Amino acid sequence: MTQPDFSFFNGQMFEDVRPELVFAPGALLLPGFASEVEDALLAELARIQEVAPFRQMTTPGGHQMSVAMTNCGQFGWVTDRTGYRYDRLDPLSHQPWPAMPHVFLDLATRAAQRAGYERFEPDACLVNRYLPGAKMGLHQDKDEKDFSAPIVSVSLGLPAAFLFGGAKRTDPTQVLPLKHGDVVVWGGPSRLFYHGIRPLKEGFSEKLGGERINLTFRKVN
Ligand code: MD6
Ligand code: FE
Repeated sequence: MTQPDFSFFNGQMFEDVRPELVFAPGALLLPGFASEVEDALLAELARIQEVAPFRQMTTPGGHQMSVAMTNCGQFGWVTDRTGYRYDRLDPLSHQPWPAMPHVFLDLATRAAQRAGYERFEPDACLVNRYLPGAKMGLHQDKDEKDFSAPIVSVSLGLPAAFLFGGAKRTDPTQVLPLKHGDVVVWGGPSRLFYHGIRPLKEGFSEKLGGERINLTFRKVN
C-alpha cells in the first residue's frame, strides 16, 4: 500500500479561521491578529531582554512569581515586598526601561482601533514569560490611573488557558484558549474583571520552543 502524499503541506497552508469573539462586554479576542508581525516582535523582544532581562519578581506577600517579567516603554510594572507599582526605572539596572518598539506600538494601536478604541496610546508594555507550570492567579489590572483606556494583550509561543471571570473574585469564570499570534483587547465595562492563566502545559512552539510570551500594553498615566 502507498501512503498518501502530504509533502505539499508546509505548515502554513491552513488559514486561521477562528472568528473574532466578544467574550464579555468590552472584551474582544482577535485570533491571529499579531501573526503577520510575529518575526518583528520576536526580534525586538530579543533586544529588550538584553537590556532588561526577565526576572521572577516577589509579591508584597513575599512569594516569588512563577511568571518571569520585564517591560518596555515609559513605565514598567514591578512588584516587591513594598507593593505593586509602575516605575520609570528598571530596579535591576536603575536605568529607564527600553523604549517601546514601533512595531509593538503600531500593533497595539491597530488592535485597539479594531475594537473601537480610536486613540489608544500605551505608555507601558509588560512582558510576561511562562515556562511549563507557570501560572497567573486570578487578579484585576488596577494599578493604572486611567481605566477608560483598554488593555491590549498579545500571546506568543505555547498556547495557554485564559480564565476570565467577573467583577468579583468569586464570579464564575470562562476559559479561553489563547494561541500564538492571538490578541485580546479589553476595556470598558469589563476593564476591572478578574482574570488569570492556568498552569502552562508542556509543548513545542515553532517560534518559541517550550515557552509562552505575553505582551500587555497599558496606558498608565
Ligand atoms: C497573560 N494576561 O495573558 C496574562 N491582563 O499572560 C493578563 O493578565 C491580562 O491578558 C489584562 C488584560 C489582558 C491580559
Ligand atoms: Fe492582567
